[in-house]
Amino acid sequence: MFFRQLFEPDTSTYTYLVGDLLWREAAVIDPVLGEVEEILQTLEAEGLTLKTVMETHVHADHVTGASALRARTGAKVVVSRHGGAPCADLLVDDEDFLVLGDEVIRILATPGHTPGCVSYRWRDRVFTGDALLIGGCGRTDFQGGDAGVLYESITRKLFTLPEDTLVYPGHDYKGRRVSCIAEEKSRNPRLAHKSREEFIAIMGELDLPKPRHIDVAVPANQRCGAASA
Ligand SMILES: N[C@@H](CCC(=O)N[C@@H](CS)C(=O)NCC(=O)O)C(=O)O
Ligand SMILES: [Fe+2]
Repeated sequence: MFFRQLFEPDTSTYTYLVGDLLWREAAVIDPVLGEVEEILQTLEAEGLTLKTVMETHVHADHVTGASALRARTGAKVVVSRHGGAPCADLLVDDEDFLVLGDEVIRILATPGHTPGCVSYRWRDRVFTGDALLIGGCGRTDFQGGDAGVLYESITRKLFTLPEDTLVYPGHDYKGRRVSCIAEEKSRNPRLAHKSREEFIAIMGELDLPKPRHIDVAVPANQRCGAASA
C-alpha cells in the first residue's frame, strides 16, 4: 500500500494520497489547487498513475485541484450525489465503493457540515473530511449545514466503526495529524458524552468568522475547481 498525508498551510487542509503498489494505481482525497504540482511529482516519483480524485465535499475554504488533476491525468472526479457538483465524473452515495487496483475504498455518507459530505473508509482508517475533526467537527452555519444531521452522522456512522480505526481529518488548525475513533468518542469536547441537544447548542454558539476564501471557493468547487467560462 502507498499512503501520504500532505498539508496546505494557508487553509490548514490535509490532502491524502492512497495507492496500490502492485497495480501502481493511486487516488487523491481533497487535493488543493496550489498543490497540484506536488501531488503529480509525488505520484511520478512512486511510479503511480492517478485514477481517482475524491472530494469529501464541496469545500468553502480552498479551491480544489480536481479539475486540474483530471485535465493532466484523465483521473475521474468523485463527489457525493448530494454535493451540488455535477462537474464530477462519478456521483456517489452511502455504501458505494471504489476500487483501486486490489484496494477497496468504501463510502460513508456523513452529512451535516454540508448535505453532500462523505467519508472514505480504507483499510484501518477513515478520511472524514470536515464531518469529524480532531477534537472538533466541521461548522454547520453555511452551505446547508445542519448540526442535528451532523450529530447523527458522527454518532451513528463514524462512532460505530471499530474503535481503533484511524481518523484522518480534512483540516487541523493546531498541527495534529491523526486521531482514532476511540479517542474522539471519549475526548472530543463537542461530542464525548454530549446529547444531540447539547451538541446543537454548542454548534449554535460557535460564532466563527467566515472562511477567508469562501466567495471564490464555493462557486469554483461547484465546477470541480475549473476556471469560470
Ligand atoms: N480561518 C479559516 C477557517 C475555515 C473554516 O471555517 N473551516 C471550516 C471547514 S470548511 C470549518 O468547519 N472549520 C471548523 C473550525 O474552525 O472549527 C479560513 O478562513 O480558511
Ligand atoms: Fe468544509
